[in-house]
Amino acid sequence: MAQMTLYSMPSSGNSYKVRLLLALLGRDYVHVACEAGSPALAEAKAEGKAPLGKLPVLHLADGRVLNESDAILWYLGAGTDWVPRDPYDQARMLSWMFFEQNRHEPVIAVRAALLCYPERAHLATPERLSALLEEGHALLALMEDGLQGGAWFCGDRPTIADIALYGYTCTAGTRGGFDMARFPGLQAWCARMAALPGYVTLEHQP
Ligand SMILES: N[C@@H](CCC(=O)N[C@@H](CS)C(=O)NCC(=O)O)C(=O)O
Repeated sequence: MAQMTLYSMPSSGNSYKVRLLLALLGRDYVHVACEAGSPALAEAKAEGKAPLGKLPVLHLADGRVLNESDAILWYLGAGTDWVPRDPYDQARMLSWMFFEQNRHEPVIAVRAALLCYPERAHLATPERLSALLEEGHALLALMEDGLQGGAWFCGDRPTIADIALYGYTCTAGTRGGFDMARFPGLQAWCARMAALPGYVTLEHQP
């Protein structure tokens, strides 16, 4: 039987979100690893596998294609316990996902990329790193407050918003150089994520 195929970048938090949800759901799929700057990525783009020029991209078994990590999370999570049924709860969940894409990822992920990818090193000026550090700490503080002492970002169980936010928060300290000790609620939340049945790390390759 045909399977869905995920084109994903092993080192990328956006791609990791999708690999993580697939693992938590116990879904089978074909994985095509396309690391940044690799021939595999160039080939995937040349073959039109990434219509918007970015990964992750999910190719469904029937040939339909989905771009954008958070849209893919929505598709895979629909009808499961990872997406709340109530429209208000759904909207709250989506508001965290838009926050993640519009504000969190452009700061938390970008600082980590500047520090970790050699080809970006020339862009990592002290001024830029310092501004991103300050901005990132402010965003992480918003997340800490957003948890409101609860276990998850939207309601009493994890949703795809938790996965979207986790993609880059889990490495904010180790890769991005953010001081996670300031955010005990986020650290406890990361530990809860890592304890979910089926959880896989960023490094895990299916
Ligand atoms: N908003 C998109 C961002 C995707 C994105 O920026 N992907 C990067 C890796 S994190 C990529 O594919 N880079 C390869 C390239 O630009 O050639 C999503 O969440 O899926």
